[in-house]
Amino acid sequence: MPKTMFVSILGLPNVGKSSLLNRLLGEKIAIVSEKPQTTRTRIMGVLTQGETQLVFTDTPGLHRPRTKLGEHMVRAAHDSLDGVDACLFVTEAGRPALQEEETAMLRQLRRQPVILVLNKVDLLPEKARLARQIAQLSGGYAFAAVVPASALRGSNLDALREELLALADRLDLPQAYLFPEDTLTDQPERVIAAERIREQLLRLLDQEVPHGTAVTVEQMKERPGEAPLLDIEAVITCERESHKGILIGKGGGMLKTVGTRARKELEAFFGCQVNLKLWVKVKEDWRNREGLIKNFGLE
Ligand SMILES: Nc1nc2c(ncn2[C@@H]2O[C@H](COP(=O)(O)OP(=O)(O)OP(=O)(O)O)[C@@H](O)[C@H]2O)c(=O)[nH]1
Ligand SMILES: [Mg+2]
Repeated sequence: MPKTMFVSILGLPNVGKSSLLNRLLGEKIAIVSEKPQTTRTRIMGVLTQGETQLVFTDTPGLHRPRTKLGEHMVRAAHDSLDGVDACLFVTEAGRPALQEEETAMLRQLRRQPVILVLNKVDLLPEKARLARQIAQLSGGYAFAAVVPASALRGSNLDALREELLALADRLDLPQAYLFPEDTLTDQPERVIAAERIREQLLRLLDQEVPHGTAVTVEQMKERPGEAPLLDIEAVITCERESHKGILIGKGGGMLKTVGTRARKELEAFFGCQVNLKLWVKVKEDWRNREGLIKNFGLE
């Protein structure tokens, strides 16, 4: 019988939640960066395997918010628990202890079975530490399973999929697929395109500048012709005039680099040539202005 299981992916910023989602799906739908607080909204990814449809929700990292946007992000993670059947709780392999945000979240997870993923095992030279961590964490919480993995290398993800499918067999789930079998994500193409541009900003810029940007795709149109060509126009909004200068760079150099790299990513994603135009605008302190947060779809 077909069945559907909703699974939230939760954890601190930067532990590899989005990397894990992309790896499980075999497609990059969520952007990834080495900076914390990369993911800003819930991102759904669907994996239909055998008789089971796994509907994952990637969430923003659990942190202490400093802006209104940050509050929305943390709330989005908490709200992902509504009606969820199970959780993947991601933490880094070898970390000596859980942080406050992690224990607070685990306290909330009383109703759903939780699979603990110890990600980034590739960075752990001493495997004995892993055994100690597993023993320690299992003492404080009854996990349905504990799976060391590397989202970056793709290692041990088969074991994780097996644990998820075994869990789906044990739970009382709706006996149907809730999405068509070929569904991948709820993200519209425009949002994916905007996110790929923001990913480059996170990779190329430092400190508060990339965190203070929002990207919106204003135009996305296919040009008819022999070889398809996609015209994409996007606006990068930043929160200060000084940030605008940094984003544009000397002689427009930074914006050009962002544009070139994002265009290559978009061409690979859409499988056609892309003509990308970028603009930079300033909206003072937008991360603390509810109306603007809503306009950017980040509420
Ligand atoms: N070495 C190693 N790095 C990893 C692994 N998984 C993810 N990373 C890296 O960790 C960083 C954060 O990855 P993300 O997937 O963006 O982390 P996240 O938990 O989604 O972060 P937020 O969206 O900010 O909450 C990136 O630089 C990834 O390449 C892993 O298994 N091993
Ligand atoms: Mg993320």
